[in-house]
Amino acid sequence: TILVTGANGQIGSELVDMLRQRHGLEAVVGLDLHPAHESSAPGPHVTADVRDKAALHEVIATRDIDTVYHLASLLSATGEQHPDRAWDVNMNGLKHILDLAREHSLKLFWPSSIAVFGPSTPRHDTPQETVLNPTTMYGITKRSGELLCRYYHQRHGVDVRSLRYPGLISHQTEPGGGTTDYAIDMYRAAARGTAYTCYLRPDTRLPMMYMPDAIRATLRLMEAEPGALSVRDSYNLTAFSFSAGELAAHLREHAAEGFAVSYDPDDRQSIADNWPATIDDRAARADWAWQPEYDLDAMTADMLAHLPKANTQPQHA
Ligand code: VAH
Repeated sequence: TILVTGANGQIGSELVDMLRQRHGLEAVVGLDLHPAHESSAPGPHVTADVRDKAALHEVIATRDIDTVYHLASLLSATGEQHPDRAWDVNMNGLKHILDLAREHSLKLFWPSSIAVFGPSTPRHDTPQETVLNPTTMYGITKRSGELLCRYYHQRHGVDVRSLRYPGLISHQTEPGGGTTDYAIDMYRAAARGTAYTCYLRPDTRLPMMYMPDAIRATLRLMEAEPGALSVRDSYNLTAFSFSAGELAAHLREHAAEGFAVSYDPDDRQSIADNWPATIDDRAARADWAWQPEYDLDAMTADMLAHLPKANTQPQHA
């Protein structure tokens, strides 16, 4: 049986649905701090805090868990607002899962992020092996987590695998406290036909990916032969990059001609300024045949097909 922590989150909610489609509703146990969303596919759900090791052990021991996707985490912007909780959840939650994986021979997936890169990292075609000096608490927990995962693999043989996700764009859940979430907000505003004030400068360029590609990459990595994996901290991964201004122009062309975007950078600008503009993910492409399927046009077509539209009904007097 598969356990997905952070099951209500941006990645978790879509991963649970995909895994339940593949393996059956009862084969996937969702775990989150909150009860299951009524919108997600029905199936077993546990409400628990990943900081509670006994609760995690209870689930793993009583529900015959053999694989864990440990997605529970505070993201970059929220992590800067609540750094102590970010360290506690992101690091202790991960260490509990790694210890349980060692005790119960579990196979693990754990998400890292482009947030592990910092101001001294090459910003263009950021290499797989490079200088990592994260400047956010979130980025520090993600780099520390990568090192912890590699330690448990090398020292205890735990089969834990990880991806440095770029900004992920999806229509199924509301943004959850990330810095790249401006892109989701911009799509939603363009689809609704309302103006949007962007909290990043128009020239801020970041690596991005459509959620279906991120889910497919995750499952593909988990299906790979262990011997094929040359990276056991975390794989670089990307599909494309765009700046906030380029996305606005793209949406004026594909969604709403008069789509009005203004720019009012806030403290998330300093987070984005320390992240790469483009990523070199050749290791993922070489080791387990990673290949994105969605480019920007394909993502936009699918996003707009699913997002709530402007109220096109004639307004009743
Ligand atoms: C965030 N979307 O913005 C997440 C991610 C690439 C950034 O870790 O915090």
